[in-house]
Amino acid sequence: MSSLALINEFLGQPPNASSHGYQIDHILEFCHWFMGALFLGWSAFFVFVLIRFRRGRHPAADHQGVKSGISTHLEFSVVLIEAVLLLGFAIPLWAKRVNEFPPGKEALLVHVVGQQFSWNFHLPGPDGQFGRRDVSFLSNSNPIGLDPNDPAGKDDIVTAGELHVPVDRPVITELSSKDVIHDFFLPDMRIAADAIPGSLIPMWFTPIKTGTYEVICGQLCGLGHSGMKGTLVVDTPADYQAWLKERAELAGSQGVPPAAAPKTENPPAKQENNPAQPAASPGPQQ
Ligand SMILES: [Cu+2]
Repeated sequence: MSSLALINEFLGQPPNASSHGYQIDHILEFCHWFMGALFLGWSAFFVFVLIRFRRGRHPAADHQGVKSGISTHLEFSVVLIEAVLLLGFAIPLWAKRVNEFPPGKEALLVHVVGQQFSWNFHLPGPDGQFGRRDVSFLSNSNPIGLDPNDPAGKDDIVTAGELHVPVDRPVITELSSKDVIHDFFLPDMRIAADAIPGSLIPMWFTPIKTGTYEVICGQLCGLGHSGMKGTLVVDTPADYQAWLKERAELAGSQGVPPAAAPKTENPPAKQENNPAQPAASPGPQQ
């Protein structure tokens, strides 16, 4: 099928870097060639009709129309091919993405929080536990609203714009948004899902090639939409551990998430009454 991938390349598709991506590519390739064939077929038919039924040859209209069954057969074949594509390939592939999440222990879970116009990433740090989040703690320096009073959050890693993940390990991203609907789109991983305010939406993929990839927003979310980019770095396991260590040390040296310290006007006891805020998140998996 690789020779057919020409059309994907021609249309600007970057090389696939995820374990399931080749399936998406095959469907895309097939659909493009199929659409190309339909375009040529219909164009040829259009030209044929223009010539065959030109006025010079048919001065008066024939109200009986076509009597041959060829067009019915052709139409039926097109519907059949489209049904096979949809029911046989597209829906099963989609169902696998949304129903068959990897086990929580095997996968790396990352919280992804979209905002106009950047991506924030939240990792649990060395203790493996995510700190509590709440909208009342949101500020410019605490972009995901990490609770400064939650010990589980002390070592959490929060990065803006850049996420590192290890190669060959499933990654589950739990998506949410602080303002409008965004779309966490990883073109090289062949995956995307919306980040919707008030919802936690899990998405997963397994990167199979190390490298630096683009993160973009796939929903028109405001004036700065086109600049809403980030970076996904797929590391070797050793590089990933080194990055984790570096980030964890950084988080540790800052003690609490930088943000939250000077919030004197909102005593913590009051914020405890707010546990059901959308930004306070349990993991998608148990
Ligand atoms: Cu956006």
